[in-house]
Amino acid sequence: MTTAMPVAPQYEDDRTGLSVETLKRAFMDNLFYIQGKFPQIASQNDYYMALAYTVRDRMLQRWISTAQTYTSQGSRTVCYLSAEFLMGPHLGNNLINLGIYDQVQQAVTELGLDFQALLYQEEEPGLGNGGLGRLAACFLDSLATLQIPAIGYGIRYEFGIFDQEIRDGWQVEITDKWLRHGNPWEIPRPEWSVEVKLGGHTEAYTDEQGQYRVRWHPYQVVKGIPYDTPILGYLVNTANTLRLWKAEAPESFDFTAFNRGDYYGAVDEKIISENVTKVLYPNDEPIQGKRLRLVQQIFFVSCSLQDMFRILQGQGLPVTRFHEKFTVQLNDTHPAVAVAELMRLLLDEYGVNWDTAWEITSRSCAYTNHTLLPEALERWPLSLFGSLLPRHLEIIFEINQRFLDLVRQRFPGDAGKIQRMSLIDESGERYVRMANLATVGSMAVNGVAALHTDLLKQTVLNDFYALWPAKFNNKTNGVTPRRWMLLSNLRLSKLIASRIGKTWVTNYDELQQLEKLQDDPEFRQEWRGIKRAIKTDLVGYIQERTGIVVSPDSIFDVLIKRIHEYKRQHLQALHIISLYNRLKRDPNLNIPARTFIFGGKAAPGYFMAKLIIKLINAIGEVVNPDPDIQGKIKVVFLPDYNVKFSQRVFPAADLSEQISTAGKEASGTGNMKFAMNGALTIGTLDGANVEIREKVGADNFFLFGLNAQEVMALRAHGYRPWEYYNSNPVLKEVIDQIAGGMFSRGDTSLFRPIVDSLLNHDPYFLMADFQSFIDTQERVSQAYQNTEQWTRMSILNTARTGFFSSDRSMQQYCQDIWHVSAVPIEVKPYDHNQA
Ligand code: B1N
Repeated sequence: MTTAMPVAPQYEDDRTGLSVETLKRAFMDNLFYIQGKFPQIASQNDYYMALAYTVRDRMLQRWISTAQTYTSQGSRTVCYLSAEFLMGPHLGNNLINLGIYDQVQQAVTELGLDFQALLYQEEEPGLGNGGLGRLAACFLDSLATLQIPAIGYGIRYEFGIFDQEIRDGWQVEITDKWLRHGNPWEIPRPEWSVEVKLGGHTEAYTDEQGQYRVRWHPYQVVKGIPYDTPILGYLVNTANTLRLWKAEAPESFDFTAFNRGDYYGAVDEKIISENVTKVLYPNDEPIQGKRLRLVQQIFFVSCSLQDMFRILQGQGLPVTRFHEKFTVQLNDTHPAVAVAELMRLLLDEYGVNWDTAWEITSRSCAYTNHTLLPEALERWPLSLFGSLLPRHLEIIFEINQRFLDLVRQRFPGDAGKIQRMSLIDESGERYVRMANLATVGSMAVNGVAALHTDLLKQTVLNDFYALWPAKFNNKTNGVTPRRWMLLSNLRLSKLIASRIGKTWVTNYDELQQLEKLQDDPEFRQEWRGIKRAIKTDLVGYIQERTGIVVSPDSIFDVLIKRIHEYKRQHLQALHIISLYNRLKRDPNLNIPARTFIFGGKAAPGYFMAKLIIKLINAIGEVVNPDPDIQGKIKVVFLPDYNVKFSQRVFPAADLSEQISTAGKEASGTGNMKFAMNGALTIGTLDGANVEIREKVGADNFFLFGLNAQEVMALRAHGYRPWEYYNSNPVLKEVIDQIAGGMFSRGDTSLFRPIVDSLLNHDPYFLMADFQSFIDTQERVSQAYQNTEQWTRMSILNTARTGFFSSDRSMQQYCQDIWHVSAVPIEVKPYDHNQA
């Protein structure tokens, strides 16, 4: 007797099926069974959650097959350690990467719901400050798309970057309660929890083999629980993992304390532990001495490294093969304590000898530097470091001693070098220097743009470069075209696809094929039409958020990024005032109307940055309603700049402002998103602007200002900003107006700190760059009036910026640093009978 072959089901599986009918049924089913709601009482958020679960279901086969494949093949894996992952909304991106955007849109629409509103309903996980965290997110997207085994390790902050409101022109911070409605994208894995030790003291002993060993008696132990989020590649089966750690007390109740009657003491400890992952620290604020920040760093680093050992041992590999199985990328110095922690685990927990442990550690780790700003280079007071991590400090001393011996050998008699290169700063109060630790403990060190890497070699890490030139390499940043073109600019993506096909999404070089369309009148017109339609959408949004009415026919001149003096938002403010003065004098001046759009958060403790926000809003209050200028200038500060909102703005921009002081912005990544979406750049020779200009061509880029060399020379020779004030009447008038209270209802003290800083110190050279900026902005205005020529330049910007795809960045890291290769995934359908 033969058993019947299983018959293919007549209906699609509700958890995997992709037809519109199945999607509709699965969606309603999730509304009912997960949200416990029916349409008459369902909220917008219920619908969002039901849709999110419907989409997540469709990712799980890939996620599980990926994990199974990596486990069975023991694949070499990239571990990207980052204190920040600024993922942005998941739903839209997952629809794009699954290739089911259109079906789902249709299903949702047929159910009578507003698809875009549902996408917009998602509260994004704001687990990062800006570029560094967003870069980590783009890298995860590219790694999955390239089918590279990778795990993103980070922190599951309960409160991410604060929400910003603007009241009376000032920034007000509101806590970001992103988890309040639940997070449908993550799965907790309490079974893989680990413990992290803190404080206490160490004790040396001799083990049975007569070996010198160290035991650490911690004062406190914190438990880390991993929360996993799938990271799907674009139209591939690979679904990697973002693993974020949440801190808890080892036991919910400390029964010893409880039995002593110290119930509240036990609860206290629970609260102290949970505080570890409570809140993301803003950058641009001195973190020195912030003990909790150092606790966060060791917490997520230790959890992640212990997790790697668990995986290694799960695959039956000895700990001495750690560096073959894993490559550990340190995203800036925030996880640099990994060098000491990996040593500690190998030495103390696994009994490996020093030389072998050092070999494994220094062959596993690689370090990316993201800033040259001296105030951002992390160093921890030795006393704080030692009280929290006594064992790590001992290990760092030992690393340092061996390292400095090497330096003395190579550069005999150079005491200055020893002082500069030491892992310990001993010039005053003693500090642990995290960049030095990361550099010494890594096999590779990279900067994030060509100029940045050069400056890194010449300045901050010059001594290390002299010692180990081959360790240093450049990896220019990139951004994922999935989120930053396909998802955020579907209209432009479809136009491009109609002419050159769709494969440019993963083959960034192919965008070059658009060059042949630069002179095609029909293509140009469609190109313009799309830009105008997107601008019109933004007009509505601007009015809704700020009440300000702007014209889609004006130049959308956009400056969106964190607010910082080095990024020089106030240089644009000076420009706006000078333009306003010209228009007041000559209302018939022949210049195109401009809408100046700003967005960005200031660190809560950064007074000058907050005052710059106030100044921008104050200028808007004077300029926007002034009938004399006939609406030719509008100034808009859009509150609460974040990933979700930026997806609306990049595609709508005509002009991208990249105006940082040369030498200060390591790379920038917003600059890339603008150019890819066809905005022209006005910028300095800073960060990746240099390479953008090289790629798009000098004719298609508005360059202004001093270069990095000139800035350094000017500083060295004595910079006197007030000389520019005295010799430039346009600049003088602008400064006098700010100082005289024109934008502060006569109050001459409000903006005094900005005026004083500009006249007396001007550390970011606004006064020196002012005239060049104004002149170049005038060239922009002239160029915009030649519509055909502008369109051509816009097309060329998109055509020539494929290089800035994060796929290219990731391929370079894979080849030059990580030595990992693709592991294609075959999906094994879930079999109910086998489960
Ligand atoms: O990293 C980005 C670059 O594109 C930007 O130019 C750079 O400014 C940015 C302390 C930082 N550098 N350093 C940070 C972030 C958080 C923190 O607590 C420093 N962010 C950057 C990506 O390479």
